[in-house]
Amino acid sequence: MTLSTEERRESARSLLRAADHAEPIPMLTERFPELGVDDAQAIQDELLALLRERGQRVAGYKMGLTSRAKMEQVGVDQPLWGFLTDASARADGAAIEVATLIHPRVEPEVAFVMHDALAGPDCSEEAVLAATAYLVPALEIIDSRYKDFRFDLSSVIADNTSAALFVVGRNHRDPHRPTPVELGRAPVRLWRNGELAEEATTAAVLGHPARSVAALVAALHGRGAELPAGAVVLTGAATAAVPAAAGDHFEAEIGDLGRVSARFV
Ligand code: OOG
Ligand code: MG
Repeated sequence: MTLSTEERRESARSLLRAADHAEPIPMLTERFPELGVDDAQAIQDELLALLRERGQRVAGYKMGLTSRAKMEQVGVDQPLWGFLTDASARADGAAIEVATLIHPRVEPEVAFVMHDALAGPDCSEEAVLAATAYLVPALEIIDSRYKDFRFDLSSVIADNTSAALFVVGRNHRDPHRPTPVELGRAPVRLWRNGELAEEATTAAVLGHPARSVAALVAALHGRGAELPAGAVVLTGAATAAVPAAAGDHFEAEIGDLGRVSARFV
């Protein structure tokens, strides 16, 4: 690590202030050019500690940059992960106030809800599916705390991988139906105000969304942690993210997992 404890704490506080006031800040590597991935992860941990002080708890995790479309959109070509808190969950169809966000974007994602905990360095796709309670379509609303939604790897990890809000659908699907093969090539569609905005298949997500969960389990293992039972896991957008403005209505459909929507006010 290259930053002092106080510098890491202050970085986390500045990210939280940016989110609280919906005011972007310069990316952290502008202030600390030597900021490495370890520092960034420690800042993300610090951010979680601050949210825990507010009474929030971890509801699950999100993988990000698991598809080419997303990597190309932001110019960072490495999967990453962050945490989701209970306070960031919104109901299917929820109205989201754009004034509380900086420059929100919407992503269609396959979400897994875990029945059993998973741990270890080489969790398989089969183990992921066996430990899954259900699959559900989700919208992730990302909102970089950095100006112009621009960042590098360390800055975006520190910023909890742009996590802001997430919406899961009402339709809970048995993980064994559709079969894992179907889940690996299901169409993903995202509509904005009734017009198709983005389209891909779930194969865009590391070849199969269950691989994204397996990668998360390996990443957590690297930190001496496990994926707990009951956790929600967003596996990463299959398509590029779409900017949202007041008045917009977004709806996603993922194969036969069903639909999920949100509107912005
Ligand atoms: C980083 C988070 C990416 C995804 O689904 O790929 C992400 C960003 O693009 O701001 O959540
Ligand atoms: Mg995402």
